[in-house]
Amino acid sequence: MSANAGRADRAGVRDGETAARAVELAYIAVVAIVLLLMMLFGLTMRAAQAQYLDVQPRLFYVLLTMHGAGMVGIAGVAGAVVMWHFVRRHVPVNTTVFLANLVLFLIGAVLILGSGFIGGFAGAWTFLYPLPAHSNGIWSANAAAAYMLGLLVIGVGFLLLHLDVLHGIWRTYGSLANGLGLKQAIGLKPEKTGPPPAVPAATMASIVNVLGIVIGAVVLILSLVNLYVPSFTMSALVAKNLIYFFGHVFINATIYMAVIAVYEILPLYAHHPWKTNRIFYLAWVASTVMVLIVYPHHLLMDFAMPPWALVVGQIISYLSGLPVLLVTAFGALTVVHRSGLRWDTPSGLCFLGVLGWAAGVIPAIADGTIVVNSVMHNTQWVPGHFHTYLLLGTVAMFLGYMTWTAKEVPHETIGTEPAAFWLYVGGGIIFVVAFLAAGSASVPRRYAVHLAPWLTYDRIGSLGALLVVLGVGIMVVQFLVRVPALARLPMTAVAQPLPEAAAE
Ligand code: HEM
Ligand SMILES: [Cu+2]
Repeated sequence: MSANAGRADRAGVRDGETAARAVELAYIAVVAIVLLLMMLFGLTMRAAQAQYLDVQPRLFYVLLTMHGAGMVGIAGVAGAVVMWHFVRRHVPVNTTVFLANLVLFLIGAVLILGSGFIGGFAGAWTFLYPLPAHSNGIWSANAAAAYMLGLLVIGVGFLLLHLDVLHGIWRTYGSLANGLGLKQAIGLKPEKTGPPPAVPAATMASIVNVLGIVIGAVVLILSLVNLYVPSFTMSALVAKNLIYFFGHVFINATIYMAVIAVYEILPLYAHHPWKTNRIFYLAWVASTVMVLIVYPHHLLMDFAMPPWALVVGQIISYLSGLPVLLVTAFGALTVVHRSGLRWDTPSGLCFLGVLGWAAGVIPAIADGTIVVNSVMHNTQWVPGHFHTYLLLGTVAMFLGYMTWTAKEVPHETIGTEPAAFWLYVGGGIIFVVAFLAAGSASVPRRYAVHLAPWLTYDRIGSLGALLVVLGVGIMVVQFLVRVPALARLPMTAVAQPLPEAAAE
């Protein structure tokens, strides 16, 4: 190769790195802003339940729908940027596809916000069939269609991204099973030949999300047809199964992507790599299957479901999240133990993410039990459990990644950083405990107007939510002001050697 070609090659790599860097920063900025906006919607709802604010029920249900869809979507985008950043160190991925996902997300978000705030759509983020078509005159078919089209557009973006990641894994490791570490999991190959931890996580999350999105697209398209051709109907129970398969898989995939931040960032602080072993690979293989078959735990109250499906839902609920959670918690403790690790905001957030995830699984297991579910399911116990693992798990991991990225720009610590961390953690705990306590006192979920005896929970919950918003607000502003400097920075963190030799 001539010297010129070599130089051109290096320039090409540098341009590629600059583009990847720019798209990543755009992702993080979008997540930061949307997250904060959706948190403000959440705070508004909680303050309305507490009777601090006067919010008309119609607006409350629009906010509930927008908050649900917006948070689930943005958690997906947050997971996607974490996954892409780290998996890119091991497999080739396409920056244009990555960018396309962000652009499609923004288009979908505009459609969804328009459906709610202009069209009044308030059928909840789960668009449960046939509710979108039965608004009692509150929203039009067009508003419901804009909402569902918005979800479809976002789904297409994620589908492209996951297929591109799977393609890269396939090219580098020879098959998706190798990406998961299947041979290492079942003892056919020595542990140390297995892929680095980001790869099984990305493989698992991408496989399940492709399946979830395809099923979601099917039921969205059928529901869209039903909106305009009411004589075209489907079984409501089948539709609910399809919707919850999609919803369950998508929201679970967010944490399986975000956890890569823990695998990659904590070891940098501990100067000690994340050790993968046979159990680690086995956990990822098992979770790939279980996360797909556990969704009937969302239908435990549907008496028309075949009982065996509900029994599977209950039993697998006990097992589904556990393998990966246990290997992650154990791995995190091993990395941290006696490492002399320096605690700061990014390392603290990554560690907190594991704890929040673990804590959120406990009330979920209770709710996944059929006899408990029939009492608890429509109470605030449910938002209590999922806000624990999403707000203090997935979002904590993302914020860990965001603040770690911001650290590349040297800056004076002005004391706000630890304050932001503690506002977020303290407020988050108060906020989720208020939901769980209200749930155990049988306060229903999804009610715009609360009775007097429930107000104490709502007021404590609102206070917690306000602290969270302040903490996250500080972190977000500190990140956004550094974006210009980060964009100019030489590629340190991202300029890792690209694809390593195939592991096979
Ligand atoms: C400051 C942070 C947050 C606040 C104040 C907040 C507040 C709320 C409130 C008040 C509800 C309705 C509860 C009820 O049913 O009575 C809710 C529901 C929900 N939230 Fe949050 N939330 C926050 C963060 C998050 C995060 C980070 C996520 C996900 C990543 C999330 C996802 C959801 C979902 C999926 C629902 C269910 C919507 C429905 O029932 O249709 N929230 N939130
Ligand atoms: Cu689920």
